[in-house]
Amino acid sequence: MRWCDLNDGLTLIPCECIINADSLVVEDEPELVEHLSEKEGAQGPRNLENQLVHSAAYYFVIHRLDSMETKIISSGIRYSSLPGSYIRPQSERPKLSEVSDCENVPIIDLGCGDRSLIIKQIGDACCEYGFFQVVNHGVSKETIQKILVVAHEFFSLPVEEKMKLYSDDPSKTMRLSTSFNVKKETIHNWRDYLRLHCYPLEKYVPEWPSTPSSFKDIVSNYCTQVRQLGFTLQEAISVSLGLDKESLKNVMGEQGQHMAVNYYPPCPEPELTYGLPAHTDPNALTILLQDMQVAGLQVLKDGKWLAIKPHPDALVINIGDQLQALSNGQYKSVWHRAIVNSDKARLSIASFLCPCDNALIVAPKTLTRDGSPTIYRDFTYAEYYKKFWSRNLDEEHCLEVFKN
Ligand SMILES: O=C(O)CCC(=O)C(=O)O
Repeated sequence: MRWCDLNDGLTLIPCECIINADSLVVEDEPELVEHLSEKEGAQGPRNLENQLVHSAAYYFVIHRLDSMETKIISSGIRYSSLPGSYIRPQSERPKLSEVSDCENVPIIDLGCGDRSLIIKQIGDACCEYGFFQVVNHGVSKETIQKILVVAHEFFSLPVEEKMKLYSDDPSKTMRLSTSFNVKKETIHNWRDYLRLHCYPLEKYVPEWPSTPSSFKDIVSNYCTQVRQLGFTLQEAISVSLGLDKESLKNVMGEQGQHMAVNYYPPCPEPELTYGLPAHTDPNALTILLQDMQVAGLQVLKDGKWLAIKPHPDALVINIGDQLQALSNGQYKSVWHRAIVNSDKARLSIASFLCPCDNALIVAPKTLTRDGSPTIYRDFTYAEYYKKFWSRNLDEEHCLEVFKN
């Protein structure tokens, strides 16, 4: 077996066989001991007890590998088998062979010039699918290319650089994390993510990563354009429900904006796990930029999972839980999931528009005037969001808890 150093000498992995991270015991690996001795000079490692190696860098890596449960997986290490804590029971696996391609994904051309057609298409897509794609959406190609490049650069940084931003506390407004909610969940997901609050920019940009150096500028620019797109869509959604165009925006107040930059490393056994299991989004509207080269998003339609092939010019729009509640259940907050693959890393960038904390989520009167009862009790967005993060991602729909 041969050992090599990656990431500026930080990561020790065998080149030919891949470490089973849960079971690496330094003493049992004579070649590793020898390699470390060469690296560390004539004396060799001083202390191999409890997998401690005297170089802090090596200690960090070995320690990190042993505590996979709580640390990031975007390390450049390729695993030959999936660590046990990521393996779903048989009944919960993605059953990839049963998933078909979504042939008629609604693709709506926002630049077509026919406003009533756009509104009709959006209304139909929200009722039938709870998701659609948009082209000619106003977010420039250049901005999109730049954010994809800088996001890849971020996740290619050395592990120790990224770990400076690590947190498993969902209340943090900027954090690099892994899986979904590592403190609550029992089975993990094959994903790392950078979570950012993005509005108001002047409040949050200072805490964003400063490496790569262009990160803040590129991401701020993307956020501004995406926010504008989100408002345009919310106006169209309002009109499609028969409301004034400002109606939904008015209920939601000064909306927050969050971003998840998702990174799914190649996964040794994709059929046993998820990048993200089935979930709906707790916010109002999600604008998703998918990796153009690598597919992974699937949506649930009529009880079947459908794969959404990336469209080179499109952004994916998901209706979130708040729009389902505000439309009194007419529009669906779509169930979706991200699957992983064994060949290539996949990246996606989700922008979430969220009602302000004290927005009272209650369906407008015009939507219940015909006698249809309100499906959900009134709640504030803060109450909903707290409930969402106190649960596991793969439990029942969080809105169920708020039903009348
Ligand atoms: O990666 C994807 O395609 C989906 C991401 C997603 O669902 C999320 O960030 O909530």
